[in-house]
Amino acid sequence: MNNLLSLQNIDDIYNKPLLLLIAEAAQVHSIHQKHTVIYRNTLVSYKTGGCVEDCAYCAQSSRYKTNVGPSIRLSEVEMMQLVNEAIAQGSDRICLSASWKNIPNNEEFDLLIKVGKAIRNMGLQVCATLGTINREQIIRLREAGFTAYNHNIDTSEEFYAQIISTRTFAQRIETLKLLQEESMACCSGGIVGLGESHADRVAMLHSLASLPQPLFTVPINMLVAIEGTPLENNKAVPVWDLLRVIATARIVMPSTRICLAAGRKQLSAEAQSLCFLAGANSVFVGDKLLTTPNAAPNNDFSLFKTLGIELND
Ligand code: SAM
Ligand code: DTB
Ligand code: SF4
Repeated sequence: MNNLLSLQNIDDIYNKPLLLLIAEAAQVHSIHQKHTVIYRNTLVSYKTGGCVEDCAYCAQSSRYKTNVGPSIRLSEVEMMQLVNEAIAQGSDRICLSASWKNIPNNEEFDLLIKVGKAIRNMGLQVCATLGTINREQIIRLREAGFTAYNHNIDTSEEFYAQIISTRTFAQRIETLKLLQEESMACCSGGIVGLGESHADRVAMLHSLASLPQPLFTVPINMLVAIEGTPLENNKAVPVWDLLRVIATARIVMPSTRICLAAGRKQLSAEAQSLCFLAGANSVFVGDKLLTTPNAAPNNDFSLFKTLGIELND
């Protein structure tokens, strides 16, 4: 276990007066990270939709009637076109995504390995989020130059079954441990706005901080309420709650990148800046996340310039 903080310790941090919490997180940030660096990652969705899992928030689950149809797949040329656009938009990392429960050992995985190698050869970092992965597949990704794997726990162990019934929280943790055993850097985080309590958020952060190795990245997503999913009518969570989650994550996982992930489009420039002050130092850039629009690239450029963010780290 890399972290000796108890659930109670993390709860005490999460519940501090908000300004004090942000100030302490900013101080931790200035010791372990650089305030002028924000890492920029672009999602490239190879397989979108038609997923057999039932994640209640997701546009891609085949259980729900959303505006995302049955699976569509991109060709190699289409993926490389998106990679080139991402470079033009100032991205330093590509995350290849697929709506799989388990990664198939077939020509589709071979294709993603090939595209990953091509991305590395262009001087970018490459990572992936493809569902549950086994040891041999982790080794293949590592040998191809993939530097991280995303596998979110989404929420607390207690609340998990209310959001996803087709897999368990324990299975997610097992996969993360397998990745760490194989020395693959892990990216794992969750969502605020699923209907979880403050205690669920604290428990999620405790689980993330208690993995055998520190996480490379913790993405914090604001729920993007998708029409047709069971969570379509969920109310947006106040930005103050998001700040508590980010600041607590920064304090309890000082060496980890904290990613202000989905939901950035809905935040003002000022709210995003508070998130960066509270310890977020990574974002998804580009017009699109997986199925929904992202914060506009032009607004990002102007915000990064205003804040004095270095774009060539
Ligand atoms: N299918 C793979 C998996 O579940 O591991 C990878 C892609 S999945 C879409 C990646 C993560 O995006 C989810 O675990 C969830 O945390 C986040 N996500 C998906 N839909 C979202 C939504 N509507 N709002 C906020 N976050 C979302
Ligand atoms: C993560 O935690 N968030 C990203 C990435 N990892 C794969 C995905 C956000 C998806 C938002 C909803 C959508 O566009 O469908
Ligand atoms: Fe499938 Fe991932 Fe969406 Fe869950 S979050 S339904 S596993 S694509």
